[in-house]
Amino acid sequence: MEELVETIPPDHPRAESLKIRHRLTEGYKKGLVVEAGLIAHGRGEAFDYLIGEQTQPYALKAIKAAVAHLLLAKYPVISVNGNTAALAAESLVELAKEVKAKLEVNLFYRSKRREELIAEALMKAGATQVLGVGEAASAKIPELQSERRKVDPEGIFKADVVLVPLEDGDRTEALRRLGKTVIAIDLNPLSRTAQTASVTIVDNVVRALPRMVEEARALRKVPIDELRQNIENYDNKQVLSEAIAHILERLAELAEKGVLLSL
Ligand code: PTJ
Repeated sequence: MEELVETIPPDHPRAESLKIRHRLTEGYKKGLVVEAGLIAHGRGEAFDYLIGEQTQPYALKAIKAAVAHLLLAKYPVISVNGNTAALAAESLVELAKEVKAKLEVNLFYRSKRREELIAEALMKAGATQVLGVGEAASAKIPELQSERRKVDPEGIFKADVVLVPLEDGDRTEALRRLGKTVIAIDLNPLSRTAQTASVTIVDNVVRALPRMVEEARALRKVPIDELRQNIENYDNKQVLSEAIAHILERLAELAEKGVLLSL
């Protein structure tokens, strides 16, 4: 992997994006990421292209509300799948520490080997405890058929706030039905996850998670009432509309110019 990454010229206009791909393909070779995860990343990349590959104001608004939820939660849990572990293990661990959340492995394509590899990656990144591995995932989310239904009784099952970076829609809906606050990070503002989460951060996990860590450090110093106010004033429907409008406006501007020089 190192040798391949070194072949990317530093001034290549898409160097950053290519490096992220390498993190994912390396994760795939190690067994953390599944084939479908590579395809899911491609879909994410396409939306990131449309967004402009930068964290936009609507995402910053969602990040603030998401962190306020995590800080005010009684029992916050961060759900980790293959892609996020490969792309952002360090940020996941840092965020868990800052907001005092548990980390739980939760997979659509669950296997013992993948559970262990992902837990290992998190431990290597500094985690001291990882839930949802092996027999520990003994509870079930009702009305959910996929492997994602298997959760830890000491983790997602008990959580009041769950962060689900890079998700598939069914579980978000099922968790909402259980009365939990669901925070999603999804580059596609049209996905079922994005549309059904309580707070949707329309951004790349590689940018959003480090921002969340920074925000957690800042918001920890803020009075509780202010955090509550932040949550009360937050409107996810509005944020999703702003994300879609941003893509539309950006495309309209580029179409007017006739060339895609600003990409
Ligand atoms: O590791 P597993 O077994 O849990 O499987 C994970 C995958 C990703 C295969 C599974 O969750 C899946 O199939 O997901 P979907 O339904 O393809 O949804 C993935 C969503 O994440 C899509 O809406 C993508 O646009 C979005 N996405 C992809 N890469 C990123 C992303 N969002 C934020 N940051 C990314 N880097």
